Amino acid sequence: MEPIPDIDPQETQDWLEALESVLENEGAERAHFLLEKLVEKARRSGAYLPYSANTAYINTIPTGKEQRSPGDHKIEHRIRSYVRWNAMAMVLRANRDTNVGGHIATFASAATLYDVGYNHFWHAPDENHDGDLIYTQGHSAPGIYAYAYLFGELTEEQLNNFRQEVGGNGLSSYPHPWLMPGFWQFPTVSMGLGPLMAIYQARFMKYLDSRGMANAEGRKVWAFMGDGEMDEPESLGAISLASRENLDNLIFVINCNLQRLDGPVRGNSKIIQELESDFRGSGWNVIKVIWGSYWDPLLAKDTKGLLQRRMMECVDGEYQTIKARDGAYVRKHFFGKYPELLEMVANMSDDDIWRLNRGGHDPYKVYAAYAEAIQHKGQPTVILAKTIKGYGMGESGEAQNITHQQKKMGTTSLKAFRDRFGLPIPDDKIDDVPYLTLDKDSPEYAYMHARRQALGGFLHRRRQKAETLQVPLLADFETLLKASGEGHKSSTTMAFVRILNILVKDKVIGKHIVPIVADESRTFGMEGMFRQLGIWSSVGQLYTPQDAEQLMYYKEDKHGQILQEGINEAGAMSSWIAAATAYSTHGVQMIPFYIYYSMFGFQRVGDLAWAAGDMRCRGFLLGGTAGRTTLNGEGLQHEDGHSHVTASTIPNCVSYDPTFAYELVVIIQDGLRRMVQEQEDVYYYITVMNENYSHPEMPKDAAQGILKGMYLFSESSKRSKKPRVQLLGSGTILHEVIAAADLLKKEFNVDADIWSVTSFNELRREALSISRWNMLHPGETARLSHVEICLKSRIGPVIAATDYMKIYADQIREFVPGRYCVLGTDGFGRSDTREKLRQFFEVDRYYIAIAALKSLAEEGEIPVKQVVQAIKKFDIDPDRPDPVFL
Ligand SMILES: Cc1ncc(C[n+]2csc(CCOP(=O)(O)OP(=O)(O)O)c2C)c(N)n1
Ligand SMILES: [Mg+2]
Repeated sequence: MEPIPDIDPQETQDWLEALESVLENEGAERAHFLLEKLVEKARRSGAYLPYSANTAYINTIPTGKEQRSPGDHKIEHRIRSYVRWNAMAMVLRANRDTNVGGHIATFASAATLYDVGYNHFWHAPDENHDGDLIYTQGHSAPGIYAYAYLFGELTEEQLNNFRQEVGGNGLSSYPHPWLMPGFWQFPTVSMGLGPLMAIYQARFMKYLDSRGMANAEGRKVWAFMGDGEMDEPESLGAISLASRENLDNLIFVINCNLQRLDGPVRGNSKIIQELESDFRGSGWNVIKVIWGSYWDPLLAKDTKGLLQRRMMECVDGEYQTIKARDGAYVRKHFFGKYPELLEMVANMSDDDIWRLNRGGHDPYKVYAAYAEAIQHKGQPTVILAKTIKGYGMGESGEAQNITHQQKKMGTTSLKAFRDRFGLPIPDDKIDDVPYLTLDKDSPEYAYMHARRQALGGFLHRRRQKAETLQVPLLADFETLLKASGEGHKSSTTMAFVRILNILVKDKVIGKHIVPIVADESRTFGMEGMFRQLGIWSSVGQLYTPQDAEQLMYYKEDKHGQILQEGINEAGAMSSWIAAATAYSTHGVQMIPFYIYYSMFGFQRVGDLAWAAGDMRCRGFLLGGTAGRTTLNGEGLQHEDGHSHVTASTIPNCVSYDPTFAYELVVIIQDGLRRMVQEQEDVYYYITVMNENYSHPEMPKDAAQGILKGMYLFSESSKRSKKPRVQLLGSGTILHEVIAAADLLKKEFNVDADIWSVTSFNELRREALSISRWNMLHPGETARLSHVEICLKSRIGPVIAATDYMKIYADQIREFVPGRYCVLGTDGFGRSDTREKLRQFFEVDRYYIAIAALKSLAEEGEIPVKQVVQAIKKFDIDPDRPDPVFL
């Protein structure tokens, strides 16, 4: 907005004096009331007052209202300076002999923001407090290691192994619980995911608290992020949820160093002002920490508001340049714009001017902001702290566009750094970049430890196990293991809902179950659970639901168990992640089941699914309405034929595509055993479908095969001498395989053994691992994979068909003895009947039969002309275009 010219300064002064007097005599609340009244009056009188969510470009907390830190600032400064040096040293040292990279500039700008937290605010879990949760900005990891080293939690060897993890005892580049499971809690380095997950973490903490599963009292979620990171849609995407849910247990700290990778974040405007209006407009409590204490006397003198005006006029690109130069430059280009401002700083030396600091580097200002943030009620808080990227790096990178990638510093810069922070490193040692340590009897060491002791101890300790829970046995799902009967057709989704119903009623694990849905529960037949379990809401239900008269009405409840996330897969996934790691963050195992349209899972929120692996999530993802041809009417954007391929890319994601209810039961029960009872760090992805069919009784001894990925479903007579094939199928397409076997027998006199393949992904994983062992143990008896064990003594070529891309079934080719032919649904989906779609994608019974016959012909078992006849008989056009390109 353009500033409005002051056409009558005297009148302005009168109004301001009146306001001042109210502020002095009656306080800020009364002043606020009067101002609101004036605005209301003006609006009612027809004046157009454009809304602005911005305040002046000065600190939100006035100097006089700052809460004072009780800390010893000299000692804190020394500790911080050591940490700064060590953080820089570890990156420089790592890059002397290797090119592993690392970042200096990010933490250099954020050091004070972390230090004040460690010394005064962040609780580690102890008997009085269940612990704050800190989402560290990914690229500031060296600073966290440097702090831990000084504290005595990490060794010099570990620091020397920064980004060199393969030999063991290394430090990961960024926060990765997978790589440092006892240290890091939250993976944040994929920009945007940290802020998003932190919001849902704070909400889930409230959920657990209101259900009596955890104590959220006094606990905060602190999320650190860069100003450049705020360009990610995920960073800002959920901020309205945070205020809607009154998440006053959430604090964002945005390190506004004005730069990202290549240059300024908002060179032509001001990132702090932009973010202020984003957050304030979304209902957050915004605390700007722009100017450090050295500015206070100047701002106090600024009675005409000229300095404030200059502060507002100056854009970030300019602020950055200023800090890459020197005091003389600042005098000329910042203050020099107005003679009055030049006058204001006339008695200050260039060095004095250079010392005018930014808020985010001032421990007093940062303390005041944090103190206010933790006391704030009813809203989440965002702290916008202005800093300098590469602070202290001098000519090697301070406020320079190249600073983010700077991993080398020359002697001059190192000396300047040393002198600036008063570090005890002699000239002849400076080029070694030695780590600084604290004597155990030094006041700094004592101070660090005393501070942390008062706050529950060292912060970066990740809990790896929680109390074990006894999970139900297979027998507890007995009805689902029996045949449903021919007349009883149902989908695996329905079977899942029945399983979930049994689980939520279980005496031990029932209340630990967290059903999560985004958008549509009715698609999955879960509406019955609304009433039974209630949808969690922090305020309960403030209205009479439209369907109140019905048995299964839409019930929101303060103690509800279901999380209904709205049309929001990223949010639902973030809730799932919070629940799936509650064993670690809260010491209580929660068992989340998130069911969604399978198409809107891995490909929509794939990076969160990857982070979930890193974070050692334990829980179930249910890809509902799965299969390219099974969700038949929805077309190209909905029909998923590849989520299993994506799932296979996540090393600790265990995935299955079951066909029958009993398979699903076996898989879920074993998942519970592994994740909840054994506390293995894996998570499950299971596809469930909406096609109704009858479910047979579980064949004897099938459980192990179901879990390994395949088992013999039915078998032709062993004594038969007819040509024979091995047919493999998964999901709904197993039915086509069964029908194909029938066709082959009746029409072509070919026998088939049928295998239900619950997971090509699991089969491949196991087989790869075994073949690796065989490669490395050439002198020993070769081991056999499950695929080989199943198929080695079977007769005939092997044909597989699934509702997924061919690569899904193709991945076991190496381990299939003999000829292997794969059918699948490559290409874009489209709408039609299941029958037509299966014909279109060439995975129906006729194509399976053709594939079987052709394979037999190749083997010389039947004449080729029989295949030609079959193609004709089934009315298949051999020259139809390949569906993958249609
Ligand atoms: C999703 C994603 N995209 C890109 C990157 C690469 N990247 C690493 S640091 C960085 C810039 C960070 O800038 P900012 O958020 O301002 O943090 P600063 O280092 O300035 O504190 C980028 C883009 C990433 N880590 N994640
Ligand atoms: Mg930045």
